Amino acid sequence: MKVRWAGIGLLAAVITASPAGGEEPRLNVYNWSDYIAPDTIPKFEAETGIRVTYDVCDGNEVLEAKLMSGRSGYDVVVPSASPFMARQIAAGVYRVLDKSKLPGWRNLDHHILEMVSAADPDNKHGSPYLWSDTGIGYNETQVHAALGEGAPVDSLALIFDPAVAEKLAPCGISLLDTPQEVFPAALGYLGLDPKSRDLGDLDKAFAVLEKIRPYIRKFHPSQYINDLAGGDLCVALGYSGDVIQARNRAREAGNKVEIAFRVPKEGAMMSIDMLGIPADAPHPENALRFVDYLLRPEVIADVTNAVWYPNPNLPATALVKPEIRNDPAVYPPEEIRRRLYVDLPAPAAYERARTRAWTRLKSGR
Ligand code: N2P
Repeated sequence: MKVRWAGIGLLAAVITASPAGGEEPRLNVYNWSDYIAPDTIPKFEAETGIRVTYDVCDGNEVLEAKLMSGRSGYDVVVPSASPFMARQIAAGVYRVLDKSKLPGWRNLDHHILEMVSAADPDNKHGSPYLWSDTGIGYNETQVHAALGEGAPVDSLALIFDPAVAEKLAPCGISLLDTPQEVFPAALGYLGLDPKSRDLGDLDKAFAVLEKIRPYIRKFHPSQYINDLAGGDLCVALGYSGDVIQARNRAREAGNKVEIAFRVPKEGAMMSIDMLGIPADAPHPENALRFVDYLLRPEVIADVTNAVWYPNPNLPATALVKPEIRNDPAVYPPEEIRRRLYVDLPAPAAYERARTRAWTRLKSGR
């Protein structure tokens, strides 16, 4: 048995990791970028002697392609509950979680468990990890310079109104690189149901996107964090915590860039990201240990304190730094929560039409 030396972790490995199911003390994790605390993995390794290979991805589509083709080699992955994990569960991608190995499960917020049970009936396959909403990240100075001092910054018009987008194009607009986020936002901007599966509505959303396409500098799932922080982008459709990380990076750099995040008045998508164990995970027992480790209030509070995404662990809330716990951009108050919607799986024909439209949009054809 080969174990990375990790102080007392070595002893823990010999005593616990190896005999449990006879598994090698290894664990392969696939998570989103900027979505864990710097010491989460080292502390887990030191405590258990399990050596972690930690890979990052930036989107549900990439994860789904790996999972659906089988033998991803991962033990723990982090899909969004809906629609992604829902359809992956239907395809038999995940093991049922053995709750007897997850004493920390009791810490989870029942409202969140109930919400994700629409995607994962009876909460059998996934443990909610962190959640986010998709809104507007913007550079206060640049946006006001381009649009005027009193210009509203809480509307998706900032991105989808061509007259506004044209003015903001020189300082840079970026969109998330996924049709699953961008089309619902465009539908919401038009006052249509963001979860509409009507192909006529899809055409209307496409028409909006086509008009602003010339003003989009980038389609990217995470580059906007550094770009906003560096003053190289003035508006991004992005994930709440990522935009706040951009704000924090700018403050740390002391570069006078002020970044803010808004949940648009038209509404925003809420995503609950889940910890799942693939059916063919090579180290499922170690995966359960990792999931339970992340269910500890002090561990997940550290994650929230590092990445500014809210977690669904009730006793962890008291351990989250007050400036994060009380930041409405991180833990939105009730009147903002009412504007959040959760996406649902779409019929395959709609998905195909949306993917085709997306390819056309990006290639500019
Ligand atoms: C992490 C982004 C995760 C949020 N950088 C997506 N739900």
